[in-house]
Amino acid sequence: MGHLQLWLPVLAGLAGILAQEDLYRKVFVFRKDPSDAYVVLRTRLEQPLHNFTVCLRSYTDLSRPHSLFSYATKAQDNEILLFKPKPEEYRFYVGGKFVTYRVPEGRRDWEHVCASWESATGIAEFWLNGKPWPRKGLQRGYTVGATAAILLGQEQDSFGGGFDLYNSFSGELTDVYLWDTGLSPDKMRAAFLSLRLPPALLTWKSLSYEVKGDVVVKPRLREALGT
Ligand SMILES: [Ca+2]
Repeated sequence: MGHLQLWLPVLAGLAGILAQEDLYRKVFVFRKDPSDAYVVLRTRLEQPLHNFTVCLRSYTDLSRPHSLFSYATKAQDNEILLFKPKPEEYRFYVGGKFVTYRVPEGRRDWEHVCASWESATGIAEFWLNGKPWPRKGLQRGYTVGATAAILLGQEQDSFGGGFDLYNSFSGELTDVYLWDTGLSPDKMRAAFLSLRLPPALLTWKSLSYEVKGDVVVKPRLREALGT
């Protein structure tokens, strides 16, 4: 027992070191507008995707078009893309095609989005702040390529590049996840509420990433207790 008590703080210390890429309650701040900065996300994806869900939370006062999540393959730069052409519209691309979701213009608050797609039906779900939008469909039977450049902050027009600075993101991004499945409604809501989530290809609590340019990791500012 004595030995165990002695070791616990040591183990906790090691866990602290290993958890360096845990971004829980942290955000990426994209400071410039327009910006050439971006963040590369790394994941080990071995097979093409027949289903996926991508979720993230953003905070910006941009009114110009901007990219939120850009997943390009060598064959298709808009393989998966979450794009906001204007404050009251989201575009969700799969394999170069897109569906549009009209949303209320934000109250200049954080917006949480999840978008999912399944090949078998082509059904695309879009959830904003824990609420599902009417489902749409695209790219039935398509498969999403596994060899991808996954970027936050810029919209790719070629594999890992081809940026338009006036489509860059400026503001704060957090809680970025990618799953190789569709999420159940319960898990969609759990993502919005920052509750426990299933294992993912990209996990905010264990993110492999590389910052390119003017992006800073900071604690998230909490507006009020309990939010
Ligand atoms: Ca593009």
